[in-house]
Amino acid sequence: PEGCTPTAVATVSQYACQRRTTTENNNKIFTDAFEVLAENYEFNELEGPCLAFRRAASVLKSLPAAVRRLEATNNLPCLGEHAKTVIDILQYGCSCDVEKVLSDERYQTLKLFTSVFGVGPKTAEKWYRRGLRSFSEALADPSIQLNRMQQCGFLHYGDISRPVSKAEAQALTNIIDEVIRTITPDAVLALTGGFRRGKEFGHDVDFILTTLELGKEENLLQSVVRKLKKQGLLLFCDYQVSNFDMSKLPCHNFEAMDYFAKCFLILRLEGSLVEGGLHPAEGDCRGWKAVRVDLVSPPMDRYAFALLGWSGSRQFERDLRRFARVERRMLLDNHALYDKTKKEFLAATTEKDIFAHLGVEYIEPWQRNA
Ligand code: TTP
Ligand code: MN
Ligand code: MN
Ligand code: MN
Repeated sequence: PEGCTPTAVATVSQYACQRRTTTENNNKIFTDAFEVLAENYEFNELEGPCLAFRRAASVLKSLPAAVRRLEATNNLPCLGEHAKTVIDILQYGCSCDVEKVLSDERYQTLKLFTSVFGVGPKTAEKWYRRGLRSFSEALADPSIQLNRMQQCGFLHYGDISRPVSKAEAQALTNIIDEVIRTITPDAVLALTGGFRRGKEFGHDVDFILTTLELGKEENLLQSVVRKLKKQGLLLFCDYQVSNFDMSKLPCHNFEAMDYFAKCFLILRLEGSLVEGGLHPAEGDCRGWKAVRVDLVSPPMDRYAFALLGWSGSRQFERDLRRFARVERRMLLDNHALYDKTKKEFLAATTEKDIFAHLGVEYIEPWQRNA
């Protein structure tokens, strides 16, 4: 038989939290295809197949090399049922199923509408069912009432649909850092989300901010927003008060919902503050750019859980929770880790503590691009 030399083949875990996935994706041609199919299932509210394609994409992202033959996927988890897509792409460079989705009017329209900040799949679906197919049709329809978030989403569409660069994220870090220093000397600020994972570009910039002194974080976010507004930097703010209550935990929520105070912002970023200029600099003589920023403010004793939860990727988080539940009988969310066997919460001050409780080798943030 072919390949009979006994070589130790490292097995790939079915859980993203047991794989190291950097930003270097050697299988983009496959993972892009799987993600289109996953998104289409999501639009059609078929959660099972959606998740299956997301998992398959995530496995391929973790591989050190490109898949060149179907046999290379034989020993991989989560891939068996998607062989057809893989074969198509290997043979023709594209997949019929994917091409069909990409040219589907419903998919195209939902994709377009959900690209607006504040428009989720439900709203997009509603607009589609009313026969709307473009932004101009949606904006001209008298029966459609845009909320404040959607109005801002349309107003700043050009800017916020363009990727945010690392240099832009750094400039925003400096701005927010300066603001919190004027509020309290014991403020803690951490860049999280995709930029913490080492991504060069993102769709927004995510921060955790809190105070060392427990309880003092309660007014922090509102103070920050007030100062940003005073400086003329605030273009939009959706502030959500904290509903955090330790006695309501643990919650079984799979989607990364949490009860911390947070705000979804659009900030005005001056090009002069960005090393190398705004991205992309060409054709932008306005000198500033609207950027999406998320701020979340957990109490300091929840910091490690919030940091882990907000660092992503979403697939990494999903699998960390699934691993905890299925393999360890534990419940993990952005607030806490609960051991169902011992019937107690497990304390953690760092992400490493949480991995240790779970018995998972520590994965660095830049290895969580699952
Ligand atoms: P995102 O900012 O949506 O994604 P990202 O930073 O990984 O990638 P992008 O470059 O596109 O911005 O979310 C970051 C993490 O925050 C993600 O793991 C989920 C988590 N999150 C929560 O835990 N709760 C929330 O309410 C939100 C909005 C996000
Ligand atoms: Mn982000
Ligand atoms: Mn996103
Ligand atoms: Mn975000």
